[in-house]
Amino acid sequence: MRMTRRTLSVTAGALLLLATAAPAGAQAPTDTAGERGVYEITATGDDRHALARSGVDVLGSSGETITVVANPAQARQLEAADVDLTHVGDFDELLAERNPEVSDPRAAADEFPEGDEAFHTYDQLTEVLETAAADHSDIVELSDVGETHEGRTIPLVKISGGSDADKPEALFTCNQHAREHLTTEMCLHIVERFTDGYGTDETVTEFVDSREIWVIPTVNPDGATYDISGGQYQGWRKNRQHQGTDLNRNWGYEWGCCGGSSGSPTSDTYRGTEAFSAPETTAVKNFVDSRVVDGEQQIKTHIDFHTYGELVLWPFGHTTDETTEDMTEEQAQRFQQVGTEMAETNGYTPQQSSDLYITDGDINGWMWGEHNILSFTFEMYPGSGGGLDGFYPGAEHIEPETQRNDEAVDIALREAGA
Ligand code: 0X9
Ligand code: ZN
Repeated sequence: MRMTRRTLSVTAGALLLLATAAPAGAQAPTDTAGERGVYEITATGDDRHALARSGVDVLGSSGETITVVANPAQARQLEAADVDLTHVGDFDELLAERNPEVSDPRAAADEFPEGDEAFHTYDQLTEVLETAAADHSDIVELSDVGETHEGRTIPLVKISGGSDADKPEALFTCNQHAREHLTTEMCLHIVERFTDGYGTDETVTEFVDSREIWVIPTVNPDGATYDISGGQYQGWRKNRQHQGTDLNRNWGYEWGCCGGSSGSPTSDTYRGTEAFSAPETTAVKNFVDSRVVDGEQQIKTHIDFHTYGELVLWPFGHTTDETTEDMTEEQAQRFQQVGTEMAETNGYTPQQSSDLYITDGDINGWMWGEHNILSFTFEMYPGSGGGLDGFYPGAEHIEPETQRNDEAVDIALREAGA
């Protein structure tokens, strides 16, 4: 493997310096994808927030070690700020190692790499959803929330049985981040469980009859399709509008407020030109707004699935304060209680999302801040240590890792009616 491994022996505390050295939007536009490097950094507490502020892409963390993708400008800034960082490898080289040889890349366009065919492409996903709707027409309605930048429809599944009268609603969203393909399988698993299990599985039947279950299996199909283009993983996170917007920094609550996103279009955490500048976030927003009936938001609970880290996260992400003017102590406690209970069922670690690192313009903040929807982020398998590989865990993990969240999903459905 052609790869240098070097450690810069410097102090870590200067990460805060970096925040001033690299204000959002001030990064040189020389950071092309081909030059990105993967680094391990030792940082805790405020250092983590400064890291997020620098616009690097945080892949995961284990203890005090954080794995990030940094472009050359960001890496230089980190070095200049005396950050202790270890170069693990070149982003593209690591990806190439992960990807099998493809004899004719064009033949494999828009397909998952060999061995990972069990993951669903956008076309396959659409087909499975259409079949589920046809096979279970008594309880399933398939529609969409709108279109992506490239014109793909963003599918919306509604599962509900019995009478439609005034039932509490829950929403599950997946795949805001392109390369987090396991999450699309998570949403698909929810659809399959609550359709195939209807009439035979008692818990499933009760929830379908007493709730409206909404599922958006892929918020970012353009990005997901790009990520597998040529039958090779591209390590892509954002949508495909211009240089890409990080959809989970584009929501209109405290958008860009707090150094938890980047103003540089080349950054992996680019927040977009304004809140909801991405058609994908706008589409989901319009749908959620439309669920306000007679002044009352019908959707009560929400989980947004991501990979990876095995975490249950709750708002807010833009501040480390537990309470704010939009979050009373009682509300914060409910998040904590429900989040902790969910985490007990799947073995994830429960925490306020800003404990991990600061984000602004994320989906949970908007869902709660705008609509008082009890909104969580789940970071799925693996727990840590995956680097880029963590996003591509292998198809054998689909079944166990999606089933692993059944009980937590049930808690979200239960809490919708609480
Ligand atoms: O950074 C994100 O958008 C999420 N992590 S991911 O690795 N899937 O990109 C985490 C969002 C949760 N919010 C905070 N950590 N503040
Ligand atoms: Zn994510």
